[in-house]
Amino acid sequence: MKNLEIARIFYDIADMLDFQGVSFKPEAYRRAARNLESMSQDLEVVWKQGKLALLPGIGKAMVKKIEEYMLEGSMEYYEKLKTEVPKGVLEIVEIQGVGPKTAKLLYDRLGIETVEQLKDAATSGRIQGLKGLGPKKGENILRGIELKAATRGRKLLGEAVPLVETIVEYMTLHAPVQSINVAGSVRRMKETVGDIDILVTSASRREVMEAFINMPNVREVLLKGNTKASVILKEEIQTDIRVLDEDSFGSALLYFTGSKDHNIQLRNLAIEKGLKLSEYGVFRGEERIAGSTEQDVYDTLGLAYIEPELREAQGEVEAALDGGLPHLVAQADIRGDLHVHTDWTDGHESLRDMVEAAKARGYEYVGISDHSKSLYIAGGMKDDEIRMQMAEVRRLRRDVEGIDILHGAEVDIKDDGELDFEDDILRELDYVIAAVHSKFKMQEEKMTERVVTAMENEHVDILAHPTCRLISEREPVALDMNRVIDAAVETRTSLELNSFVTRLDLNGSYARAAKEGGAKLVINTDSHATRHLDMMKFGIGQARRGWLEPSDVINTMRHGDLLSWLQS
Ligand code: DGT
Ligand code: CA
Ligand code: CA
Repeated sequence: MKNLEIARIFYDIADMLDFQGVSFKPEAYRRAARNLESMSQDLEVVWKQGKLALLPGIGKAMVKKIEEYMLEGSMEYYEKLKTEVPKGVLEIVEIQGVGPKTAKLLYDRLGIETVEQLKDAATSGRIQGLKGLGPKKGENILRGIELKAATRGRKLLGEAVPLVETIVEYMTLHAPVQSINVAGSVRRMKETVGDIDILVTSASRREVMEAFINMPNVREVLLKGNTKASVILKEEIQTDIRVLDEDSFGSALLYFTGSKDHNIQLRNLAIEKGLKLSEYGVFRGEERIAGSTEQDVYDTLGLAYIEPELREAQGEVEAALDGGLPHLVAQADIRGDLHVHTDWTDGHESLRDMVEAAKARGYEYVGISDHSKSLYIAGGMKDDEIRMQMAEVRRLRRDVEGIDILHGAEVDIKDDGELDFEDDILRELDYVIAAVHSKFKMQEEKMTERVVTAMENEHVDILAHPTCRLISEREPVALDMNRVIDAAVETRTSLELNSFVTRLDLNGSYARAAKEGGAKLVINTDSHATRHLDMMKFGIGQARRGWLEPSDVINTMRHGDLLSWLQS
């Protein structure tokens, strides 16, 4: 879909206009970009139907630009802006702590045009004391640069997976592929991925290679051999494809799925048994004794099948030897999503639309959880508003059949651990999610106290995105996770595994620690649009990486059981 591509361009336009000091227009472009991102229809289809002008927040001038992009694949206005603004600016504004206005100020005063120059200036203290910037700006900028560098060249899992889906669909249509599978870190559902690895079997290697390097989103071909090709996609990620023999497809899939450390453990196990394991199969002497499926290979090594998400050399091989592997939670176990926003606050779609969309995904229930009053930027609800929302939920319960609606709220945790709604409101809700949305930089002890105090409130059922990190953008808050896990057990508060692509919070290793500490988790999407509901799979991926089983996760319970759990 072109939706995201054009939204990206509109965001860039907004940043560049901001940089030029233009007023109002940048916000209009950002609003349009957000709408494009969250709409569920394909923009190209809307364009072909001639209905672009009907989209909310898209004015005449923007319609023209979208049409131009659909027809020409480029946008003149955007290209022109890029010649007017220093090249590095778009990269600089991506750094946490540097908005377009700061970028402009740094350019005007210090001539900074690139991230490199920005880093120099911050390191040598030249940013300190610049008029208009806070005293700690230099430090913050350096931290932002480091954070970006730590994930440089890596993509979010949630960005890679849709690309993989497109590639698989394209290759299936345009080449005679028999089987096609993603391998590597994407298959292991790692939160960020370095590159995409695709494996296929086919009667015609040549046709596979041709189709692959001619995919519409290939920007550069790095390598084209007989069995392997590598390209860089327009989306700036490398993708490798390998064509394999059927006899060794399983062992190759195993090898290229990794992780490397898991592979090494398996290879050593093979050696102990007098066998040899490679990407070509399991061999006794010269004879191949397994290799066509992964199951075969694991069987031959005396192991139960190990799910890809577990293959991180974190005890899974030992568990597979003694029958101790977990029965991992899967999408089919999830009966509902309990973190869903609507246009009552900062969601993009109506309460009814969100409920219908959850129903369309086959859920038994959905929990509506809009923001509380203090979160102004998200349009948090005042007391009277949430009471009105309660009435709306009651109406919808009568109107919409086939799904149960739970009414909750995502309530801010104030500095002292108090909640942002009074008890009489909290009591009327089916459940309460508590969340930190401010003062992320508190010291560990204070932050832990703040969060634990909130969990001790008898109405709180869920702690949202516990570490508050945004992958490659915001560090996790300082939190004593052991204490939080203990508090979760004592107060019967479940810890959220937030599936939003930029959050994935708790991550797999914290999720595993929580499970081992006896806490319950809840896998939610934090949806702000109907299509966000599909991010559940990323949260489930992290849950599986954390060894979670259905019984560890409260939204695998039936509606009635969940209600009793929430009320007890
Ligand atoms: P990434 O792409 O950085 O997110 O991580 P991966 O795990 O996808 O790594 P990648 O793409 O370099 O290689 C894919 C898999 O191939 C990797 O998980 C394990 C396997 N592999 C690659 N190089 C080696 C190696 O030198 N030794 C072993 N045992 N396995 C390797
Ligand atoms: Ca990879
Ligand atoms: Ca690779």
